[in-house]
Amino acid sequence: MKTLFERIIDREIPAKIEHEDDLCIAIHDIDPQAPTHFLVVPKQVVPCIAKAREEHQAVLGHLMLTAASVAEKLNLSGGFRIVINNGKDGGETVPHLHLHVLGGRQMAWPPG
Ligand code: D5M
Repeated sequence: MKTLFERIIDREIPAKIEHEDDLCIAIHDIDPQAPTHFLVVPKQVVPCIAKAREEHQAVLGHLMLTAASVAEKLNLSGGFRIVINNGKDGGETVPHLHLHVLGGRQMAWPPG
C-alpha cells in the first residue's frame, strides 16, 4: 500500500509543491506550525530515519541540501529549523521519512 506521500508524489492527492527533482519533492505542510512550513520527502520510501542505511546516505544529504535551497527560495534568510520526527515517541504520523522545515517566526527551545 502506498504511503500518503507516495500518493502526493504520484499526483493522486493534491499538494502545494514547491520543488521536485529525481530524488525528492518539497510540499507545503497541510497543517503549518509556522508561517512557512514545508516538508522535504524522498521519492524512495524509507519509513523513518532509524531505518535509513548506508545506501541512503546520498539521498539523505540531498534532502538536507534541498531543505536549505527551498528555504532560501522562500526567503527564510532570518533562519529556519529542520525537524525529523522518528517513530511514535518522536511524533511521526506518516511512516515515510520527511524533513520538516519551519521558519518565518522565532523558534523556541526546547521544542515540545
Ligand atoms: O508529519 C506529517 C506531516 O504531514 C504533518 O505535519 C501533516 C502533514 N500532512 C498530512 N497530510 C498532508 C497533505 N495531504 N499535504 C501536506 N501535508 C500533509 P509527521 O512528522 O509524520 O507527524
